[in-house]
Amino acid sequence: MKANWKIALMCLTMVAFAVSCNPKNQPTDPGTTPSTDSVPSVDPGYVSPINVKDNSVADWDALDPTKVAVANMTEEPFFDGLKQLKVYSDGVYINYMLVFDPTIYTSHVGAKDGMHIYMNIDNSAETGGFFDLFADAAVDLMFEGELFDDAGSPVPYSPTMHRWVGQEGGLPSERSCDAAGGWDVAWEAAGSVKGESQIVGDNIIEGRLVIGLISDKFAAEGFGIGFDIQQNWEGVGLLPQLDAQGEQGEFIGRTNMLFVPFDESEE
Ligand SMILES: [Ca+2]
Repeated sequence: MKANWKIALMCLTMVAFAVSCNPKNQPTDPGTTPSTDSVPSVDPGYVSPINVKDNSVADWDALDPTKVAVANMTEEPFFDGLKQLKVYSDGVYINYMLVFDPTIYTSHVGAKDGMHIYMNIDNSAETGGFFDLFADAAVDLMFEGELFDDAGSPVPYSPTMHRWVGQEGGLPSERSCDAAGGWDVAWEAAGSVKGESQIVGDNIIEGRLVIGLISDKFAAEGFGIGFDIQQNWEGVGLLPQLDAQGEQGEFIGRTNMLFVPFDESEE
């Protein structure tokens, strides 16, 4: 009974999400990314503990586990396509590893199989928003890009970047994508980011972004992060997870974004 109830709600919500939350081909604004003279480039001699081109995630096992942030799917998630999220930052890169369910997240030829990354870069609850998915509603930046090309082959995750310009801490009573102006009002295009990623086996996404190319406003202690994966731009997985939706399609059971400490020993 409970499972059927959830599936029925999901169908209703997915329709609403598909209509109001489709990504837009917004013009990018490279001028809002950090200027090159204020952003240290990655030392070409620096070797990250994580290799995103080795077709293996064994390198994660060598990390100090106290420096690795982990979110697991638990019982009764609303989206059940993501099983585990690990994030590790050496202060140069933000490395991520996601275990997905390949029976749910399939690489359809001609489909748009994308991923969003949400970040609370200043680790402050006073800035940002997007209560839509996260209880702390402190998302400052959102990244949106595809993981597979139209032929169904993996491509490096090189997302467009968007800054939250909606209500701070918002929206408290309605989802930003359902509100007047919706998605376009809540997010402002802020350039694009060249990323590195690979699909390991048939169920793991491993990748990284360069911190200095994202923003120079990261808090010294660390940041908050969340991921969702999308099948043809409809959400099928989210971590940290939310548990359910209410009768009006509103999201309930939200959790905060995952806090990721910087591993200063690697800087
Ligand atoms: Ca690896």
